[in-house]
Amino acid sequence: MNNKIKLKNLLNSSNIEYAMEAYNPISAMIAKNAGFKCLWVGSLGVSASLGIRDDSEISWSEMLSNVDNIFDYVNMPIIVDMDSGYGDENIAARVAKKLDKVGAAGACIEDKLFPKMNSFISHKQKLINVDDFCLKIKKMRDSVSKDFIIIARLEGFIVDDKIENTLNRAYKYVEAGADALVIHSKKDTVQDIREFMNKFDKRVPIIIIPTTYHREGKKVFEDLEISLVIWANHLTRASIRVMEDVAKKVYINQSVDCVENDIATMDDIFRLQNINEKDNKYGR
Ligand code: SPV
Ligand code: MG
Repeated sequence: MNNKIKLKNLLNSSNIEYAMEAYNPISAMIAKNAGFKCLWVGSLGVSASLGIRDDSEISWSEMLSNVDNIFDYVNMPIIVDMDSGYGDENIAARVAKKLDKVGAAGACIEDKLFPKMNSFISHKQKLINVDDFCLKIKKMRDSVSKDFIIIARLEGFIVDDKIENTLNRAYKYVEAGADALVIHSKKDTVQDIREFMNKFDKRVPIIIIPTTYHREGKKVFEDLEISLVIWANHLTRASIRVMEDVAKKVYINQSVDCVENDIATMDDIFRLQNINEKDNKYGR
């Protein structure tokens, strides 16, 4: 079964499903080995790994080449974060076509103006006009293969827009060709998501990205009939925390002995690099 159909099945399954972020090949392998069946390649994680801001500074070609490198290493459904589409509808359609060709299972496009800012930066952010966004979705739909999943991301709650506008946008995005929707929120409870789910008629699968409302768990999401949960930044944040701690400790102690038990072993690296396959299978 190809990865696009696998993602479609995950989205339409009766169970709640999860996607973990991957910002490079090794984080993708780590997420896969942990048991995740789907990956999210997000603009935040990839931008952070390059040391740049998540405000459309990353180019679509950098995202594409990152996804391509990840496919050298794992073969599984990947959802690619296309930000607000890197420009107008023609650019969004071209990028979606390239992502489809490189093997991504789907792409997520958000309804903010280009250039966008990360949703958690308290900066006045603006939504794109509804018709312009629908045109992006339509052109993307027309440029990709039939099973490629197009996910439209609603940023209404992020910009404090009225729920009626967000609902209206949701229906229009589905009419334009979106297969699923992300409803995003910056609250620390599930309040926005609940309000949306109580009013939306659930004609397509709904995806959430719990970052600020991290205390809410599986039972709440199941009751709300969420299809897919994306843990969008947790491997990036984990690696930053560990690297900062280790760098500080080694600098202060002028020795690496103090961190030996806190870090991966050399064998852990070899295992992730699949070094045994080379030795065993080909006898060299
Ligand atoms: C990302 O991971 O790049 C996202 C999710 O778009 S968020 O950071 O919540 O905007
Ligand atoms: Mg993003």
